Amino acid sequence: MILYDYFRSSAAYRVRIAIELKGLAVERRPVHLLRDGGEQKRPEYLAKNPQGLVPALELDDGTVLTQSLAIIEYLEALAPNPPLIPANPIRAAKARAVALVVACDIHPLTNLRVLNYLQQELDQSQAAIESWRRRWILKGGLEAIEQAIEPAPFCFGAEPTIADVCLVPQVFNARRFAAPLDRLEKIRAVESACLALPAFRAAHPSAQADAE
Ligand SMILES: N[C@@H](CCC(=O)N[C@@H](CS)C(=O)NCC(=O)O)C(=O)O
Repeated sequence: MILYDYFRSSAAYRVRIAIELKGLAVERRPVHLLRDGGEQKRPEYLAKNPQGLVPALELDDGTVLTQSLAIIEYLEALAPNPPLIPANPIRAAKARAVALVVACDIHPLTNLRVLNYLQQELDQSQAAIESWRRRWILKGGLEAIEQAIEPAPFCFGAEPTIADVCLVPQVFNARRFAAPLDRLEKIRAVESACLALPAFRAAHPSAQADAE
């Protein structure tokens, strides 16, 4: 399998964590999102993922899967252990809900193409864009997740789930863009527990071959 990846992509980072937790052998192929206007917009990549986004996972038969949560659900079916979706249906729904807050509510509003649109098409200042990004990361995003999780020490128990897999990359982004996390004590505790695990550390942006 080949993962089309970019070290700083938080969506790709989610998939890298799942791959590492499950101990799967996956080749990484970097797609530089900024170089030459963005390698994700090249025809050869668009032929694989018409959305022009990373991650994408190419299977050995050439099938290409897109969307990080769909890829993680595929990996879960392929390699059920360790499980990332709790067996208990209520815990499963809670873990998926945190993943969806990150992937559906925070990330789409703070993604590169949205910020580029604000800057290039709507002529917004850098200060306005940074304010926008921090606003959507925190309000109804990480602040709501802080209320929802039950760290023990991971979001919903003694093992990491899809909630942790999605939360840690979003916290990485929040730190990168100086969103204040001081009041998000539970989230910071979950992040520490996760980053103590080799799988999370191996998936970290700074540990990738294309890291800058
Ligand atoms: N919902 C998608 C989001 C993928 C996505 O937005 N990826 C970003 C990087 S984190 C990207 O490729 N951005 C390129 C661009 O905006 O041009 C997923 O979960 O996979």
